[in-house]
Parts: sequence; C-alpha cells; structure tokens
Amino acid sequence: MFSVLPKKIVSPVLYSFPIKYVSSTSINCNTAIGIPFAKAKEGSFVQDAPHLENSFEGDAFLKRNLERILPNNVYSDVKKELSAFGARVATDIYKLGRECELSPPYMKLQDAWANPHNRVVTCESWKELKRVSAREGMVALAYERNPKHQGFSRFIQMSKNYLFYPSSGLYSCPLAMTDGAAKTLEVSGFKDHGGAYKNLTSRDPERFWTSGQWMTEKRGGSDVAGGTETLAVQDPNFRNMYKLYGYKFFSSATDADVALTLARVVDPATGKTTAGTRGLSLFLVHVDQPSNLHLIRLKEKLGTKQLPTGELLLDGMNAELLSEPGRGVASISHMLNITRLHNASASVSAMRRIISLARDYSNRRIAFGKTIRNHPLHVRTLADMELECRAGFVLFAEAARLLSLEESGAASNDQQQLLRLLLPLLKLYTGKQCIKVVSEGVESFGGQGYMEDTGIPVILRDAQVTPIWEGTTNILSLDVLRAVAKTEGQVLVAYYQRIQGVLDSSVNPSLSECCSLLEQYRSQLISFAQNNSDQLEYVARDFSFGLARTLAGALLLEHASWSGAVESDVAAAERWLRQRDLVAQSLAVEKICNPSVTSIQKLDEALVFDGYDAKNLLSPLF
Ligand code: UCC
Repeated sequence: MFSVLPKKIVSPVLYSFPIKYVSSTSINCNTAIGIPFAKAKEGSFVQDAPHLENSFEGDAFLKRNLERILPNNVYSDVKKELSAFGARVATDIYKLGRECELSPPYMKLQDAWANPHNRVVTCESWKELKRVSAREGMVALAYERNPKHQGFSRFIQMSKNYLFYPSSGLYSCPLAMTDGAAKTLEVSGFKDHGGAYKNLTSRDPERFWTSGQWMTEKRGGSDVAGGTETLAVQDPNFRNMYKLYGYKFFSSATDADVALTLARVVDPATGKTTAGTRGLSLFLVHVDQPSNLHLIRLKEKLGTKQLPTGELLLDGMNAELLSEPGRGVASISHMLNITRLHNASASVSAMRRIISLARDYSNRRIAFGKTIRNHPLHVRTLADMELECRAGFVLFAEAARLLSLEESGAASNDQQQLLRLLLPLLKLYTGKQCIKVVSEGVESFGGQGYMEDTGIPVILRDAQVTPIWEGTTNILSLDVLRAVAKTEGQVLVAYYQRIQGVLDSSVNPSLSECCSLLEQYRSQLISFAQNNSDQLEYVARDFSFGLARTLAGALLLEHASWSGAVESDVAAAERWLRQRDLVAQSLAVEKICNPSVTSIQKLDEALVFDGYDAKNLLSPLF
C-alpha cells in the first residue's frame, strides 16, 4: 500500500534518523564479538518521564481568562495565591493524591477481637488532603465573600478547584458535595442553624466537615422520584426530626461527616407516603451513627478508586428535615447545580492535565530522528485537544462568572436565566469532551500511556465517571429542556442575548467571518426549537451539544477580541467557528423527524434490536 506513495514523502520521516550508539567509554563492551553495547538484555536507554508543571503558571489560557474577567487589582492579588497553589499541585499535593490511588480505602467491619467497627479505612494521605482542603479554603473561599474579591469569590474558588482536581486524589469529589451542601443550607435558610454550615465552610482543619450526597437507591439514580423508597418517620419528641429507613446504593465518600439525602415522609395518621416527586423531602444526616447506619460494602469501580463509595443501610437514622415536605428534589437541585459545576471543572481540568503532560513529553520523546514535537502531525493532534480544552474552559469560566454574579446579588434576570441553562449544558458537554481528549492524550504516550505505573491510565479511568455521575448526558439534555419549558423559553432568550452581546461588541476585525457563522448557528438552533417543539425530546442531545458548542464559539470570540489576546486565542476562535460543525446537520436542515417521529424511532429500533432474540440469551454477565 505504501509503495504508491512517492518516495519523497516516505523517506525523510522513516529513514533519515541518526542511529545512536552508547559511548564505549562508559560501558563494558563485549569486544570479543564486537557488539557496541554492554547491557545485552535491557539496553541502557531510559526514556524521560513527562514532568508536571506549575499548573497555574503553565496554563496560559487560564491566566489570560482570569486577567480578562477579574478586575485588575483582584487579579494581581489572587494570581500570587493561585501560582503558589499551582506549584503545590505539581509537588506535595500530587504525591498525596497519588498515594490515595495506590492505597485505596477498604472496609473494616470488626477489629481483631470481634468488636464491631463498621467503618471505612482511608489512607493518611486522604486524611491529609482534607486538612489541606480546609487550609486552602477550597470550599470556604466561595462563602466568605471577601470584599477584596469584589464579587468574584465563587469564580476564584472554582479556579482554584480547577487547579486542584487532577492532583487531588479525587478529594475534589467530597469537596464538590460539601460545597453543594453548604449552598443548599445557605439558600434554604439553615446558615445560622446548628453548626453544619459553619463547619462545612471552615478553614480550620480541626473543624472542617465534608458532606455526602445520598440520592441513588437500588432502582437507579436518574429517575430519583421513581427510585426513592427510603422512608422518613417523624420523631414525635423533636420538631423537624425524623428517623430514616432505607438503602442508599451509591454514596460517594462514605467517610463524610454529614450528608444530604432524600426520603418519603410517612403520614403519621395514615401510615402512607406520597408517590413521585411530590412525596420526596430533603434531610440532613450526621454520619456518625454506628447503631443506625450500616456500611454494607464498598463499590468495585472502573476508576475513582481513591473514593470510598459504598452501599449504606439506614436503619432508623436520625435526620433533620431541610426542605418543605414534598420539595426535596427542588431543594437538592441547589446541590446538584454546584456539583455539576465541579464536575465540569474536573472534566476541563483533566483535559488540561493530559495536554500539559503530553506537550512536555513531546519535547522529551524522540522518534524517527527528532523530538515528536517536531512532527507536525503529532502537534496537530495536540492542537485539536487544546482547542477542545479551551472551548470547555470558556464555558466553565462563564458559568463560574455568572454564579459569582448571582451570589453577590449582581446578576441580571438574563444572567440568572443563562446560568440555569448553562449548568446542565456545561456538565453534559465537558463530560463528553473529557473522555475524548483524555483518551487521545493517553494515546500520545504510545504504550507507556497504557501502563499503570506511569500515572497516566488513572487519568482516563477517572475521566470516565464525568459523563455518568451527577446526571448522565441524556438526563442533563432533558434538564436543558426542563429549563426551557419551565421558563417558557426565557433561558433561550438569555442565550440569544449573550451571543448578541458578543456580536455587538468590537470583535477582532480578522474574525468577522466567524461572526456570520456564529449568527448562522444560533439561528439554526433557535429556529429548530421554535418550529419543532414536538421533536425536541428526541434530539435533546444534539440540541444541547449545538447550544454548548455555539456558546463556546461566542465566548472564544469574545476572548480573542480582548486587548490582551494573543495569536493562539485568535486561532482558537477561528478554528472552532470555521472548522468545526457546531450544529448537527439534522438540526440545521430541520429534517430530523421527517416524515414522522414514530417512523424514525421504528428505524432506530430496527437498527438496535436486529438479531436480538430471547432464545439467544444464555447467561447473565458476571
Ligand atoms: O450522588 C451522586 C454522586 C455524588 C458525587 C458527586 C461528585 C461530583 C463532582 C466531582 C468532581 C470531581 S450521583 C447522583 C446522580 N443523580 C443525579 O444527578 C440526578 C439525575 N436526575 C435528575 O437530575 C433528574 O432530572 C431529576 C431527579 C431532577 C428529575 O426529577 P423529577 O422528579 O422529574 O423532577 P421535576 O418534577 O422535573 O422537578 C422538581 C423540581 C422542579 O421545580 P418546581 O417544582 O418548582 O417546578 C424543577 O424545576 O425541581 C426543579 N429542578 C431544578 N431546579 C429540577 N432540576 C433542577 C435543576 N437542575 N435546577 C433547578
């Protein structure tokens, strides 16, 4: 097959590399048979490993975005903190995180003398990461609302979490839930009630608490209303106190101090519960209740092995009602929106980590006679990854910025609407991007990327959870439609206006063609939604991807038009808008369900179930 290629193309790459021999002065040659190397079995070549960089200083795109978004004096203040933290993330914090991966948690039900223990045992590094998180204010930063941050506390906190994730040994997961719990307590009016809020937002390692989020039961974690069977029986002696009876099937970070969970209140008069969403209420539990909380087992997971995810039996656990009865889902959605933002931070940050390692490695690895950095095909692959990462980052930064505005009371109605739409879009889109980019990054190390002891495969195993937990891609696409329906399209108006704001601003003149493309994508999406509301559920995924990609295009354009933008910022906007199909063809030409939804669905079924027959089903998977 290669013989059809002109020799000129093949030869410089494959044949022109110099053959290197190890110097005969430094080795004991086997001169008798004239072999110019000594270590006959292994050879003496050792490949340099990729190096971790200061994750703030090395992330030029992050730095320019912070500089653009933050007021000047705020940026000059926080960059010192972020730079110092970026150095820790590449050194001592990375070591702690790696230790968590290598010493995963285990369950200890009894001690040697058969005293019940019923606890999960975590390594010292996991515990140290809790102290580090408190001292670094990983949650506190958002809630202290330091006036020096001029309303950008949440944005700064999320930037710091973004730096933390890839070295955190997944301690970022309990932090995400802790942040979500603090937010829920704050907006539900429980800030000054009991000690929970203060401890969740404390910087004191002795006081700092983490929170779990127990939503999923055996019937599943997406259809929460259909799957929640846990019962809440009112304690007659204490107002607002209940006893919970149920089984929580996925509880991340079972070593948390408190947790938020859903249950169905039993009517004391009838002994009955209300079915569906309207029967669910939100509760706060303190985890240290050994007689009423039993750890059944720890999960065996593909990744996130650092995290003690377990199955829990709640057997009369004391719990405090946080929501109005029947408003559990609406109340816990405050937590979900925060954990989804953290999820996106993790997704983008995993992309950034693998790119950072891959570009360093490209300077250390020689193939076909030159460092792989000098192979244009390799650098082009890395550039594609970088483009995805930047698109994900601007969406993440926009959500963190809008949340900052909302939390400081400065968000307009449009900004609040956009935030409601953006959070599910961000989570669903970056979760998918992350798998693709991290997988590509693993490949860029060749076989070494597949070797556990390089520290590279864990990045991919952990990335695979980002589209799954906190709502899968389809569930989040439906949440996008929920936001559109609930606001009667106001979220789309806000979306339209945000893009219009970019188009109306002084866009870099070299990008004027990109503006037309942006307008075209936006109008395709909006007109599809206006004219095909009956088909939106069927195409919810394509529709959401289109919204996310198009908004990312607008934000890249905005960044590229800023006075401090550099060449790569302009290239990113241009490539994203000109070389990517941002809206699925089927939506662009409005013909997805022509002639009818049902006939298309029948074809889907025919494709999927071709050959599927009960008589072929021989054994359950084990
Ligand atoms: O727990 C898990 C793992 C924890 C690990 C976390 C770490 C993550 C960060 C890591 C960083 C490294 S995983 C649990 C995963 N489960 C979920 O995420 C749930 C997925 N399912 C959904 O999101 C569904 O869409 C539900 C449960 C929200 C749908 O439930 P319903 O019963 O159909 O809900 P409704 O009736 O549509 O909504 C009930 C109310 C409505 O308000 P009202 O009653 O005023 O009309 C909705 O508008 O809740 C409101 N609501 C929301 N409001 C629902 N979702 C939202 C939302 N996202 N924002 C605002």
